[in-house]
Amino acid sequence: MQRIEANLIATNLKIAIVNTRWNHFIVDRLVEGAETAFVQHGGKREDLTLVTVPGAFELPLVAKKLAESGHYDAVVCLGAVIKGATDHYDFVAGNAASGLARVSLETGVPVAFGILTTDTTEQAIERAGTKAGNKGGEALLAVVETANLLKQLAKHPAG
Ligand code: INI
Repeated sequence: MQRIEANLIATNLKIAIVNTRWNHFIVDRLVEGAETAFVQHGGKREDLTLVTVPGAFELPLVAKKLAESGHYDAVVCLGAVIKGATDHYDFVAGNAASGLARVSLETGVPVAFGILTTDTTEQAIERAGTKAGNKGGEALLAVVETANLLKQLAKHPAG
């Protein structure tokens, strides 16, 4: 059996991070987590580009523009949609999730869904660098691995 698995080496990858201004006190921590993970895995800070959108609903369109630009190996989308704070939670979170999945499939560029979807602000804080790790770092590493995997598949006879 041939196994194809990619590494988490971020050297030579160019990544766009898109973050939301909504819930910025939480999302800023996710951005820090993503940047730290990138550098810890060999990435160069100057190979990261940070783009800010108003809210999670706007992430897919801007992620699409960046993915289509040809400048980036991957796009990481970071945000927080908190149920307690909004009636239209399901629309915002649902459209962001399906929109980002579409962007990734339509462009062939890995797009990370680094959007916290929680019932409370406390739960979001827990996932943004306190009790439950940092989902920004996890999202970044998911696209590093996927971008490296795509490069490997392109070289492979079956790719
Ligand atoms: N956007 C978020 O990113 N998080 C939220 O929790 C949120 N709430 O609570 O409503 C939110 N709403 C704004 C939305 O993403 C759009 O910016 C807005 O609907 C304009 O298109």
